[in-house]
Amino acid sequence: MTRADPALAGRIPPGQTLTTKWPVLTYGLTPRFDPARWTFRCFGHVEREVVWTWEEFLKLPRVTVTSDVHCVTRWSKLDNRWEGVGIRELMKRVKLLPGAKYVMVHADPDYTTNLALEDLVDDDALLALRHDGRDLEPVHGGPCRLVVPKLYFWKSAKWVRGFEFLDVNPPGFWEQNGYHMHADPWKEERYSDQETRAMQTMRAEAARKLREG
Ligand SMILES: Nc1nc2c(c(=O)[nH]1)N[C@H]1C(S)=C(S)[C@@H](COP(=O)(O)O)O[C@H]1N2
Ligand SMILES: [Mo]
Repeated sequence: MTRADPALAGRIPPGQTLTTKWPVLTYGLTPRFDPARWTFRCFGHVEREVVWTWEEFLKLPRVTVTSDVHCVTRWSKLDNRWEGVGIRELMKRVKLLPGAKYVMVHADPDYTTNLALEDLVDDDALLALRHDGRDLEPVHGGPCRLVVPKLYFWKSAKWVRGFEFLDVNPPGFWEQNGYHMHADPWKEERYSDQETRAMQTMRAEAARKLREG
């Protein structure tokens, strides 16, 4: 880590060390990509479900965003040039129902991670297809991964396949295993307790019954 450079130091969150390499962190195996079966699906608290095939997805307008990666295992990698479909662009095509405040990100193989809607729908978040001028490698989530640079990298699901919009905020895979529900690297939100979807649904249901008398 280059302590001498104050400009760089301001970009490295507490407890992180710089790397120029790109470590691979996957729980399980790299899934096989089949363009004939791949879809991206937006469902849950929406007026109607939206599904893109691979062919349709490739026709969506693209953006390029340069951002930093901060992994909870304490490495940071600066200035990654991502190219893909901006979340704001995607969300022009999805009509949310009132009450949608959270998103469960679904990815292969059976990976999930939870986000607040406002963290996902932002200028710097995208569904990335390319990194530093090349197609995203399969081990890093190719052909398509989510990138949410303001949160620890486990929230950036590789092999992403859909967004489920929710009125509750149940924990995803790592969040059920003790990692933080929000995961802001600048606040070192690494670990936390959790509340399941069943618990949250019960609580919301009880509140609704109380209101209705
Ligand atoms: N589908 C899926 N996405 C995933 C993971 C995973 O195991 N499966 N690991 C997460 C974790 S813990 C991290 S730190 C980053 C690592 O991405 P990388 O392997 O490209 O560095 O991907 C995240 N996205
Ligand atoms: Mo991670």
